[in-house]
Amino acid sequence: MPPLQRGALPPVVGFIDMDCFYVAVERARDPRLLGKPCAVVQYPTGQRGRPDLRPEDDRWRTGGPMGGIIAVSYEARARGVTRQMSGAEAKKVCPEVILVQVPTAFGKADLQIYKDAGDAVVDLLASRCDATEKRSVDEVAIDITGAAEHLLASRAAAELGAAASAATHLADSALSVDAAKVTRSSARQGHDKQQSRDTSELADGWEEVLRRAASDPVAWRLIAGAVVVKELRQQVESTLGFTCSGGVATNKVLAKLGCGLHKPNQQTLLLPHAAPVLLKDLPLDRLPGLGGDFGQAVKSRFGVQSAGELLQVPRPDVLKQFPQRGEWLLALAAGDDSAAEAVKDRQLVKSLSNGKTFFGEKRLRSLEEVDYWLGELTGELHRRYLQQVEKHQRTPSTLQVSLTLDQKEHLTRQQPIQLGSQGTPEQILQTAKACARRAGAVSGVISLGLSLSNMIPLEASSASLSKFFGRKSEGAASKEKGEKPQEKAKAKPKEANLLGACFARAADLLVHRLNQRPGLESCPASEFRPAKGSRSGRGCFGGAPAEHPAGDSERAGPGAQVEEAPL
Ligand code: DCP
Repeated sequence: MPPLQRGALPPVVGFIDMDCFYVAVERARDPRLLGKPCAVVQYPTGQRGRPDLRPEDDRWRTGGPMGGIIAVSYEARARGVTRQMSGAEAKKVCPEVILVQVPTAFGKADLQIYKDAGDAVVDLLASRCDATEKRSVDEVAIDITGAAEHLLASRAAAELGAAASAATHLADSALSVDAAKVTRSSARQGHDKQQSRDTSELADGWEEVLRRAASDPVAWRLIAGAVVVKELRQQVESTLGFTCSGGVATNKVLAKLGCGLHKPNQQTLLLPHAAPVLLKDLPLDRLPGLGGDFGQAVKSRFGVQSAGELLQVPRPDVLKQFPQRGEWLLALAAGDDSAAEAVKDRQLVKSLSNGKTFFGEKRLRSLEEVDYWLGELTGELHRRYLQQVEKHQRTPSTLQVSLTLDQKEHLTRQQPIQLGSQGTPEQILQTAKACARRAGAVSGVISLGLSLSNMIPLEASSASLSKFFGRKSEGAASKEKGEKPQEKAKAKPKEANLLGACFARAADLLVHRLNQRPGLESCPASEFRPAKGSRSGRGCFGGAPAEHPAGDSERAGPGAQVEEAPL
């Protein structure tokens, strides 16, 4: 094994993608589903007056025409069931398929069990990784450089080589190159070549790789990384009961690409020399950031379909057509490390949001109806707020209500909120209602959103502010000293002023911070205006999008085309 040159080498990056994740979570709840063709269906919810599904309700309902499938077990995929089919369609192609309904709460799909399961995976991975970056509910990029170096220092090269080769596909093997020709939509649906492999099928190319790695420290670190990923995957399965697939490379783009080549319950190593082989015929839409409109524009501008074809376009032409993203585009198509950022360590969520759409006849026609749904949205949001407090000791300091009217007018109103560590649903609801009233007379609401943002550490929240100023609440302080509250009456105006000044200062700071966010013009607290070019004609924050880190966003539901953010 060649000597390590710490720091001079690229990082060892892994990518983990859970297998048929919502199905896996349901199987953990009900082992009767194990090994059977099954799918998770999401039905339309939120008929006012219709009770939510309770946990004890029968969740094995067959699908009506409206329900859409959002997750499919590999057994059901093999029998022709695909995502986006209705429950009824799935039953037609596979009568034995078991359909499990997404739980509902507060009048809408309740994805909390899936989010919690995804978080549990991240927590487990974090114990052995230098950085964990949650990319979606079931995908995590991990920096495993430290763990790989540790293995290289503590285990014999032969042992590592044997462990990696027994568990890992090579990205330039015939099987992998074949799998890479599948388009993004087929890959997402679960293409027909997806199946667990016998380990004997992995041998293709490993002998040569181990021979070459003898003089290549980058390759050795990645081989050790493959062993780390194998061990992490085993740990996820034995601890949480979920299988997952993995990829290993020198950057997130390649690690994710490798990860998607062989599923379920498999892993793929993408060594630097394999990148050009793999990328040559790779459909462009398989690359992160090119699955949507931008990818379409690139394809039609140059008449190309694959990454290899894009690299044949003269560089100046690409840079001329795409002056801002041309360099990145070419690096991406070449599998260059510069196309991907380093794995960012676990991001704390910047906001918690919850929303619901009301199309057609369902649109909300009165403030009373808006209030009702704000109450429903509050329930789930309050639960997630409490989790933030417990897990991260952070509390939100701003509440925002957003409404889209059927003339496509978008209104947002926000105001500070002091929830501290024990905020109640009632507090959230009252503030939300106050915001909704500030939006004026509303009718024909087709979407309603409620969010809590500007998370601050608990110490900086209101309860601690008074502590900071050396005061406790009037009653509590008096009680401790055995005084009656009225005996402190004289001090009251001074304290009220002090706390008032303190909150005013906190509000000023908040406004200052908010005004520094892109898309907002600086303006006094009492008079937020939308930034120029924002979509909103009215409202505090205009069209500035709420911040949703990848890990906190909800899937758009059945049939949704989710464009993936560049890595
Ligand atoms: N999901 C959703 N709506 C979509 C797509 C997915 O709600 N339009 C949910 C259900 C999936 C989960 O997100 O289980 C993860 O999505 P993936 O695309 O990673 O697919 P799976 O994990 O289900 O399957 P695979 O094993 O192919 O990754």
